Amino acid sequence: MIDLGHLRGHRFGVLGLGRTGMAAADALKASGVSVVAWDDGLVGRAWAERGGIPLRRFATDGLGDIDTLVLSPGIPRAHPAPHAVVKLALERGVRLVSDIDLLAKARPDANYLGVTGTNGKSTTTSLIGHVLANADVPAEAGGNLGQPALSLAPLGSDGWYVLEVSSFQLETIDDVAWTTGVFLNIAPDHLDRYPDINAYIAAKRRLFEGNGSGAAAIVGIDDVPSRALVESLTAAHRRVVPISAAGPAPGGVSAANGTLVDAIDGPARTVFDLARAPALPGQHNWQNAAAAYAACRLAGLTPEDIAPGLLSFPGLAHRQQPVATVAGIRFVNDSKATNPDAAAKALGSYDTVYWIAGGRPKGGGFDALKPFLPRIRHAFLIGEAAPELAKMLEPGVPTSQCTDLDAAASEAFSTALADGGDDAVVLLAPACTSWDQFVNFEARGEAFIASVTAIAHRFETRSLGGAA
Ligand code: UMA
Repeated sequence: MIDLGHLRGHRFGVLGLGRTGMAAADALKASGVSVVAWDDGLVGRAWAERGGIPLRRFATDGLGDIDTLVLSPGIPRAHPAPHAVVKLALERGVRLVSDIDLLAKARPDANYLGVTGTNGKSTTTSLIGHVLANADVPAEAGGNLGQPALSLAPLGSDGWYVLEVSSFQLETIDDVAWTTGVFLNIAPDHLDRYPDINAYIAAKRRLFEGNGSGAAAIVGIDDVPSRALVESLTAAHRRVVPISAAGPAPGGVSAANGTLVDAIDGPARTVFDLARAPALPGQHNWQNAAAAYAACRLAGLTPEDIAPGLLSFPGLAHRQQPVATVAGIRFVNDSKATNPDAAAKALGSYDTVYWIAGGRPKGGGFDALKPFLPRIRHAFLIGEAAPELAKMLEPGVPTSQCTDLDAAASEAFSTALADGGDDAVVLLAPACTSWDQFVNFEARGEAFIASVTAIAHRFETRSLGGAA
């Protein structure tokens, strides 16, 4: 936990008591800083009551003497409408801060490495943290990845905070002097939170603005908005290290065909064959690896320092996570595929897919999935997006509307088995958030794993019974 004792004398409010708010309220209280909190949900409020954090219904009781409000990233500042308390804070001149700003102020000597983009942020952030730690560099990875900034361990001038930063977080981050910023890629996402894709991109570009304007920029060049960012940073004479998983990256790092080529500070040289890194399969992971490699090089590691970390990276749960193989049918959990672009990448990794999809759509439609429809033998649809997905899939892909994830997993298994099961993958890659059915994507992934475990058990019991 981060000590925030230098803030004593200030009066803090915390809005939202999920992961961010709980860690912020805990750190403020433990540091002896005045804090009151609110959550519109009962669970957060019950947590505060148990922990002795005073509650104040800001929207009706006012902000009192609060001078700073820690805003949880999921609470909208502006679109589709500012939260009533955000409006109140802005009217009263109460400062809105992110937990990541508080970390940066509390540990000013440490190095800050921010990772943003639409897809691959979590893997890249974890991979950088893993490679640095593996090379004995003090490093703490967290942020949108799941470990909130204020729950990380304190680091000094030799340490690196490697933080996944979402567009939601970047909207409120003002005080972080990033040493390095990684901007992986852009695809349509969160169009329920932004008026259009340009507003979403603008939030992400804040990584390199304000206090971030001294950061070295590692930027993907495989999509149009990211290339536009490279152009504008280059025009502003910023240090830019391009990365690509599709072709050469002059002056940067490329990973086309799965071979890492380093041209950061000299002639291009082949440094690593990603086929050796078991947890980094597929072109999207090659981009993540190129970015992580570049970030670690800029942090002072040599290619020889980096290679063992790439080899030993264990991968992340809920990102194309192999769950089990039952009767030759593979089950893969990609619950983190919460937008169509991420789900498209998962679909593109397998030839014969029994696809479980649906949840709460983020707006923007599902067109990114269309090129992958020939790989889908049957789709099992759940949640609020099921009708929209069914429409997109017809007439070429047979669909089943399933009552819930457990039913979808069972139906997908029976269908794959009835089809012969050859090379079949039952893939959970929902292309939607989990929030209509689960508290988060992790809970959805865990529920899928539990269903698969039950399916495996039923199948084994039946097979044994049949053999007896
Ligand atoms: N709440 C209110 N009023 C509201 C909305 C929410 O009181 O109008 C309360 C909820 O009742 C809940 C709390 O706010 O108790 C939730 O806050 P939050 O949505 O900011 O979620 P946290 O639990 O703090 O988690 C956040 C990130 N979530 C979001 O940005 C939506 C987590 O990223 C992140 O891991 C965590 O901070 C730690 O940094 C998750 C995510 O889905 C993985 N991120 C999005 C994504 O990756 O697409 C951006």
